[in-house]
Formats: sequence, structure tokens, C-alpha cells
Amino acid sequence: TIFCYDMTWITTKKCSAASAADMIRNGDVLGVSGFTLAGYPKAVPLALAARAEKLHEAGQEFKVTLFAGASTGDSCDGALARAKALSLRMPYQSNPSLRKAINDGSIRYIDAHLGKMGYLVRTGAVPAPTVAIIEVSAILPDGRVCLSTSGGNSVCYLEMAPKIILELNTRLGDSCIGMHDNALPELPPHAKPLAIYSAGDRVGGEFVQIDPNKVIAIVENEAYDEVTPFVEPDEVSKNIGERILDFIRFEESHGRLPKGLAYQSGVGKVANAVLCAMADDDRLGQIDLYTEVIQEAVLPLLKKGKLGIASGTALTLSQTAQKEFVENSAEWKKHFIIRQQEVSNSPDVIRRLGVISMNTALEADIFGNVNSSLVCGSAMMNGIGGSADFARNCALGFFLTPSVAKGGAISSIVPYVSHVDHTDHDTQIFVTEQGLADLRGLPVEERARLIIKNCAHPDYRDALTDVLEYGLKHAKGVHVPLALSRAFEMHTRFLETGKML
Ligand code: 0RQ
Repeated sequence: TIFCYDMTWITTKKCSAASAADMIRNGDVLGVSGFTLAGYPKAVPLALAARAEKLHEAGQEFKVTLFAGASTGDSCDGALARAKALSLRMPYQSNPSLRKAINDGSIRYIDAHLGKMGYLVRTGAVPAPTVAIIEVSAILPDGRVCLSTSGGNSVCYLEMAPKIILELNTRLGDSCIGMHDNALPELPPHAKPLAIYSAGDRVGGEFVQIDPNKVIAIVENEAYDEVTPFVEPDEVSKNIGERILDFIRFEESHGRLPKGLAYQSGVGKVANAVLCAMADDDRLGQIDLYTEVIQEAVLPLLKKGKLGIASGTALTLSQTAQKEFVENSAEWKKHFIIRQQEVSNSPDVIRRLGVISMNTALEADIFGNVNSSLVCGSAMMNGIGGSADFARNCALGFFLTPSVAKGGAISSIVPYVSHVDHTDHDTQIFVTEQGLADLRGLPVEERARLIIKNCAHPDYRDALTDVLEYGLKHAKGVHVPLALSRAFEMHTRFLETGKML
């Protein structure tokens, strides 16, 4: 349906962020735009945090539930967490203030697969937002909007919420028009497949049609996405990046990897380093990404003419690169497609494209299980994100991590992970700066010996081997030679002494 409205519905609904925040009630479920610090609302959440603080000072209860795509910036997640305005947050976050509140128990948090969040909302498994707050880059008189720098779950929240607040980011001009592909998968039963056969295929429209009658406020902002400046990869990350490229070339040369598979690369410095290594590698031809976050490290690939299509659900760029994007958008947009996260992370599409997936682990165990989210099994770092959407369904899957953390006090390779995000059935190849372990086709004991030999830091190899040998002698069965009494001895020692050894 195209609504034949004139501009008046837009002009009459324009108001200040504070007025829009006044329309939000205690107990509301907010569905906001935003994915990995890109394209989230910036003015209304700040005003809402200020309002919540005032109401709390006056002794009144005021808390909302916040659903997003993934992490949002400090003026959304951070401000609302510090104002004690959140009762529940879902699905992924990376903000220090919010993380602190999640870990002290004052904000409840549900960590969910990012590709499944919209499905949970659309099928009623979790409540639909009562108010959608969505950053857009354009509003047309007929009720179509152009999203800003992320796709996230915005189409789902715009469809499901009875009330909509739009934040129009005036800084973006027409830079995002033509970049989005706003489709959602059909719901079961008998859902038709998404016709995406290569990273560049489009299956939706560039605008989202909304019902102007649902819009209760339009607020302007001209803020940047609060993304930290890009840092050049350190030696450890560079080393990991180069090992992955060597391995891919080796597999290609042995005919085990067809050319033309698209890449997924996760968040963080190691993921950035892999893309930088790809840009620097003259032997590597043009590549496509079918990923969730398009991080800044994609730009060197783009500038060297080595990027075909980068399909993702967020364009996460530092402030300098955001300016560059607006200036060069006509050219750059030919290479970027921003989708809804139910599509960027669709298991069906990931499997069909044969994605090569690269995600960072907090820790991995000698049997191949991975923990991406919880320090010592209990303290939330960020969340599982979309890593499992890709790890389980990819053609070739890497988990990357420096071999030690905190100056060597922590080994990233442990006897048993303190929390399981990815089971040994879903992991394939582990890479640290020490080396690479390809576990495909290996039985459990051989996996364990290879991970210890190739990936663990030399300081930890004896301790890990000792636990393995003990398990081979004393475990209930030797299929997985794990002696439960020693599974967490390194973690326990760390908690007691500050060091795993
Ligand atoms: O903390 O800075 O205080 O020292 O964890 O670690 O090495 O800076 O790595 O920024 O690349 O993030 C897994 C968190 C890695 C991220 C994780 C400490 C370490 C440091 C960060 P300090 P680094 P990165 C696509 C895919 C899950 C979701 C995912 C992540 C801090 O990649 O959130 O993959 N992934 N999504 O010192 C205790 C350990 C540790 C440890 C590292 N074993 N124990 N602390 N640290 N290992 C994107 C989305 O889905 C949105």
C-alpha cells in the first residue's frame, strides 16, 4: 500500500527529542534501530534517559525494555543504562555501562542469536515493541522511509509496533538511498526461500513503507554513529590474519575450496586484521562479503579495487570514515548492500552461498568448544551475536583468538570452556598467533593434541597436556577424555590468584 499523504503529516509530527521522550510510558517495550554502533536513534534515548532520571528523583518508577538489532552507541545503551531506565535488554550489546549493570544484576539481559531475534518478535515468542524508535535518513510524503547506516531489525519493529518515533538524521543527506535491501523472510510453514544466490542479489525494496498514522513523533538529529577510531592491527592480530590467508590459499591450491565463496568477518580487532591482510595481499583477487557487520577494515579492500560486494546489516565506520562515506556515497554504494539481520544472518542463505566465516572467541577448549561471551562462565562480555548463525551454517569456519589475554595471565585455550556458545560439532578451524588447527575429520583426542600443539601458548602447553593425560586415565569414558574434577582448574586458579598458571 502506498499512502497518498502530503507533507503535512511530516511537518505536524516534528517535535523535540524531549517531547518525543514524554510520549514513552513506564513499562513500554522499545524496538530500536541499530546494529554494532551503526544507525541507532541518538536524540530520543538521551532525552528519555534525562526524563527517567528526573522521574526517579521524584520517587517515580520508570523503566523500559529495550530491543535493538545488536549493540547501540553510548547515547542509547550507555545513557539509558546509567539512568537506570532499563529493566530488560535484548539481544547483543557492547557498552561498558550496560555491561556493568548486566553483571551486577540491575538490568536483565537475554543474549539471543541475532538472526533469530526478529523471528522471535514476529512469531510472538517475545513481546512486540509498543514503540519503535528508528533512525532514518529520509522520509517521503507517501510514508516511505529510507533507513540510515544499519538494517538491523528495523523493518520488523516498524511492522510490529503500534507507535513509531522516527529520528531523521539530517547529516546523511541522500547517502543511504539505494543502499538498503529491505526484505524479511516469510514465516513458516511453507516459507519460500530468499532468492539470494550471490552476495549482490537483491530481494527487497530500497525504502520501507510505513503507516504514517502510526508515527507519533519525528525528531531530527545530525549526530555521528559513536564508533571508536579505527586502530591499525597489532602484530598478534596481523599474524592471525596472515595464517588464515595462507590456509585459504592452501585449500584452494588443493581444489578443496571453490573460488567465489563470500566471506563473513566478525567484530573486533582480530576480525579487522584479517580484512586488512586481505587488502594487502596482492595474490588475492576481488572478494565478496556476506556478513553482518561491515567494519572499517573493508575500506582498504574497496579503495584497492578488491571489493566486489559487501552485503551486511550495518556499516560500522569511525567518524572520519562516516564523513568519507557521505562524500563518496554515490561510488561506494555500488559495493554495499544493507539488509535486515534476519536476511544477513539467514542460515539458508549462508549455507547456499558457502560462506567462509571468521569469528573471535574469548576462549576455546582442547575439544573444540568455544566460549564467545562469558568471562569465567558468568560475567557477560558482549554476547553471542551472530557468530553461531554463521559458525553452524558456513562452508568453512574459523575461530580466532590471541593465545593469551591480560598479558599472559589468561590462556585462551583451556581444558574446558567455562560457557559453551559453539559446540565442538559447529567449530572447524582454530587460529591463534601460535598457529592453526584444522579439526575437520579428526577424532576427539587428536583434536585435543593438535589444538595444544598448534594454538596454545607455549607457557600453557604442559598444563593442558597434563589435564588431557589425566583425563585419558581417569575420565569415566575416553571418548571425550575429560576428568570433571580438573575441567575448570585453570579458571578457578585465575579467580583465586589472578593467573591461570
Ligand atoms: O579486554 O580490553 O579489558 O583487556 O576481552 O578482547 O582481544 O580486545 O578482542 O575486541 O576482538 O573482542 C570475543 C569480545 C573479542 C568479540 C570478543 C578480554 C580482553 C579484552 C576484548 P581488555 P580483544 P576483540 C559478529 C560476530 C562475540 C560475538 C561475535 C565478541 C576484551 O569478538 O564480542 O563473534 N564476539 N559476533 O583482555 C577474560 C578471556 C579473554 C578475555 C579476551 N579468555 N578471559 N577476558 N579477553 N579473552 C558481530 C556480531 O555478532 C554483532
